[in-house]
Amino acid sequence: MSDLSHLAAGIVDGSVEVIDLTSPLHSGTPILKLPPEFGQTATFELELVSEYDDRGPAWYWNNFHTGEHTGTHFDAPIHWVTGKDLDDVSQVPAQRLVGPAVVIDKTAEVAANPDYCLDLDDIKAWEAEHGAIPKHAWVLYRTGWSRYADDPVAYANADDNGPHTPGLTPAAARYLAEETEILGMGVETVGTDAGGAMAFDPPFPCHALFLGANKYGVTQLRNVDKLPVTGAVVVVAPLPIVKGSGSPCRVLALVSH
Ligand code: 23J
Ligand code: MN
Repeated sequence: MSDLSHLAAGIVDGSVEVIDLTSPLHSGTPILKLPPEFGQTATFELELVSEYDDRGPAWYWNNFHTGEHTGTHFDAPIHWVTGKDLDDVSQVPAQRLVGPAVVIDKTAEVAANPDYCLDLDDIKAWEAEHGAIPKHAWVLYRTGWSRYADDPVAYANADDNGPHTPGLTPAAARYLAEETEILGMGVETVGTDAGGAMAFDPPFPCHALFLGANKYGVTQLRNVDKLPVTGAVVVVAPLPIVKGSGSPCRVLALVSH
């Protein structure tokens, strides 16, 4: 059997499990809130067109209104000024949406400190144990933060100083962006950067460094705890919005049992 028919047989018999890493999209899906001097992204909203009624007797359908960066979503390079001449979401090659996943787990550290940032030493320690971060990989940062994903207040974890959510240090973001050939980073939080990342140098290092290096961000993942440290394959499927800076996306992981 070819590799692909072997995979197909595994999907049919269940020995290859398809795990949905996507958060459901509805008007209560948490969104990023920036300081008030900045423009704000929109929540996801449905607008009824017809529901088996006089506007459409046999059919139900909606229009929807949303931010590009609402819910589980994809950050294209053009989203950040450092990537402004790179791909919009419709231009990202399909080959670069699918790749092996590696999981870096800092659940315990984040439980003790919600501002915990994955540092370069953490990545080096992971590589010493599991080997070099592979080419074309999705690096998934497991923090346990998706446990708050149905409660927008707990998920933002904000006080007078702003949100307290985990992310990456500038050194970690720079290493992954500039010294590896990964596709990008997937996170459980509302964005790839830490809640406090506006004060980092550079500000929002994941956005600035990943997107400037033609790498991608994926956010608001769930079920990352169901993945092996290595060995899963992840499919990220944003809508090909022409000139889009990103898109809500479905994220599926294939895991072999
Ligand atoms: C714009 C400005 C800052 C951030 C973001 C967007 C995101 O997190 C995003 O969804 O791309 S931190
Ligand atoms: Mn985004």
